[in-house]
Amino acid sequence: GQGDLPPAIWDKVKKHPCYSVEAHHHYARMHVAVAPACNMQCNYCNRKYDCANESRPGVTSEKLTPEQAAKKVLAVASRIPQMTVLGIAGPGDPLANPDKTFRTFELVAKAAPDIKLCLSTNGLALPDHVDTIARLNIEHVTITINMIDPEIGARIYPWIFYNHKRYSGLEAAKILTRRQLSGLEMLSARGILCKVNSVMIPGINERHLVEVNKAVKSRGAFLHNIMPLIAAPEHGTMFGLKGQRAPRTSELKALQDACEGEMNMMRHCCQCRADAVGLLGEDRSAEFTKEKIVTMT
Ligand code: CLF
Ligand code: SF4
Repeated sequence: GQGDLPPAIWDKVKKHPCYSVEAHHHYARMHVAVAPACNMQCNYCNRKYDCANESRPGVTSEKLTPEQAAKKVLAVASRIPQMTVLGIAGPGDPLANPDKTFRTFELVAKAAPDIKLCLSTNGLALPDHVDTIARLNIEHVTITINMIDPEIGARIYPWIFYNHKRYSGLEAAKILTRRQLSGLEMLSARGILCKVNSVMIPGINERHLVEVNKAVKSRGAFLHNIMPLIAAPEHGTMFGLKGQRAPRTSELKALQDACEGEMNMMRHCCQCRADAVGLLGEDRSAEFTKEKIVTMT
């Protein structure tokens, strides 16, 4: 298998198109957009669109109930046999919608036990749900971590909603980084494979992401995916106003190279939408709209 991975880990990644660069040529993933709410605000996010932690700007996914989502998964599985992974990645934060997210995974696990379950989160609520994640046999979790320094965090996140209260500024960033890193440690301790996504934001966190890389590696992260900020004028509440630019391809590559010695870097991410279907880089979501899946079995 890939590199010198232990057999138990290779077994988990060999059919996951995001966790194995080899697998992404042969295996497909799908997302179901069952999680509309979010518990915080990132400066690069526009709530009209999908969560920008795992998707490109300007995309609005079709929201589904857990029952509709399970039906869609079965419809796709019978038509795309290479589909091995179901991910929930939005359009908001899956763990800000825990009932819908976990109900969907439960329904799918019952009906199609071979499909691997994958979850992507901003990490704020993660420590509260680690036991459920383990119980439901969710083998892959992605946490978006853009900083470990609250001073930098305060420039990326205007507010969070935590314990029935709104926090802002440094206080919000301190809570967020503590929750993200302890969630990562708890998952690693249970043998759940963790990927960390980071959004590279020039002038804000680009040098700092080397420190983030070390911090997540030491807490057991398996893979680090540094994604470029996609700067679109209609996107992002504060960066947009300040004319925040996206990183150049050469800057992104240099940062990925600087982190490569530390751990596995993902370089084939396609920043997919919250209802993506198919091989990475291929979008078959239009074949499986709500309207169409009603008539499929
Ligand atoms: Fe989806 Fe994410 Fe799971 Fe993959 S996507 S929840 S780990 S199954 Fe993959 Fe898409 Fe990049 Fe995400 S290419 S945006 S890394
Ligand atoms: Fe937007 Fe995702 Fe950030 Fe929530 S976590 S504010 S949905 S980018």
